[in-house]
Amino acid sequence: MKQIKQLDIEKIRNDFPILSQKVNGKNLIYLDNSATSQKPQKVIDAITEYYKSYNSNVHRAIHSLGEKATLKFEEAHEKVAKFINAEKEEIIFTRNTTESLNLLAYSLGKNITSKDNVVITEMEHHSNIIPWQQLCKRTGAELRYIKIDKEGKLDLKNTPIDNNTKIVSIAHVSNVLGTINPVKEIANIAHKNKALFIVDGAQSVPHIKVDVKDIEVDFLAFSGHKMLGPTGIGVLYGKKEYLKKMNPVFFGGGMISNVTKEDAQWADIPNKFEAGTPNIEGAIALASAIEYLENLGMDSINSYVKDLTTYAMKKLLELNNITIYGPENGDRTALISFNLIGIHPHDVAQLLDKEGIAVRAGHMCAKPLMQVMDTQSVCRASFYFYNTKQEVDFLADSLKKVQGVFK
Ligand code: C6P
Repeated sequence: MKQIKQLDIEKIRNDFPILSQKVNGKNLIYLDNSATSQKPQKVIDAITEYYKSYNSNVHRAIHSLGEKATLKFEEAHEKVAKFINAEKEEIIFTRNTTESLNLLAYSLGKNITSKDNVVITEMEHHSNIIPWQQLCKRTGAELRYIKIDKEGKLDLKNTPIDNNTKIVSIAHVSNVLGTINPVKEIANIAHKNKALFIVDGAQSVPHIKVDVKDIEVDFLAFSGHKMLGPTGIGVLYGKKEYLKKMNPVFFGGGMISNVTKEDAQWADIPNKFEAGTPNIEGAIALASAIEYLENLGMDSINSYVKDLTTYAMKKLLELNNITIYGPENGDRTALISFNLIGIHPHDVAQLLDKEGIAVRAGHMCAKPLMQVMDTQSVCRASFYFYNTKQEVDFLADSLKKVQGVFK
């Protein structure tokens, strides 16, 4: 059996300058990692080093600074590719998951007709709903949903995928339920029906070793900022056989092989999809974030965060008058959404903030799912490998205190 390296959390926490500060006079307990993760010094240094020593545009300059920036930017494509077991030319840098999914909806939309359908699930983030809704409005295609069961898992016995399904796009991990969806199984159903299979990896890639070949995905979208990288840098992976055939959706500098007064031809992938000056320091810092994650080991991160989530689940279940959403245990990770019965989640979050605890409250950009769950909003505690059981204990104690205030 493979040995998983134990993480030295105290040592790790020292790498994150923000974690040692006080908020409202209390030690910061950052439990909003699904919204965005904190950044280690190594990533912050990668950004400052770029601006201090080789700030320059890429793919244009002959001078030394430009050459170094270009080399580092190219290396960043390679680093991301290796991280998910893809090839360098299959990695397109975007701003975030949202932009990656929109790019797909525009580019793939060209081949969709009113006879076709697109399948998503009831647990999607707005970023994996609205681009497809808009595509269906443009083309007359039908948008279908895979339903979720009472536990917060997908009902795969009754999927609406059929021979007219052209695209299946699903979240790997739900940002509300924490459910880890069986992507390989869904890939199989999609491919049997000759549909393209897209995975929204925003909440999985930071936590789970994602191998695009293993999960047989055609496209994968994720964001740098949820995995220690800066905001404004995201990734779209696509199988090269598809990317080569697809049309770009943004036009301008950097994405052409030739331009005349009348027409233009496109550069090879991935440049064809990366029009304009890219987020150079973002890509370089994302590569640095990946180095940091790899150094800890994705298996170690996954195992630690899963254990911590199980522990948090046990602590929260000990509270009275709490509703917890999603599977109780097993196929879930990294986050727990809940409501204290009779107390608005915004009030809960505000009182927790007074204790130095950062959680998210609201609809989590998943309003259709809120409807299915029969609620308007929830509170969500989300974890990363620098969180501790002591922090979870403090969260549980603070929630009891909140209940006391509202008695
Ligand atoms: N969810 C959350 O607090 P962007 O904003 O493009 O980096 O990521 C969008 C996105 C797409 N899919 C899933 C499953 C997500 O969770 C998110 C971002 C954050 O839950 C911000 S709303």
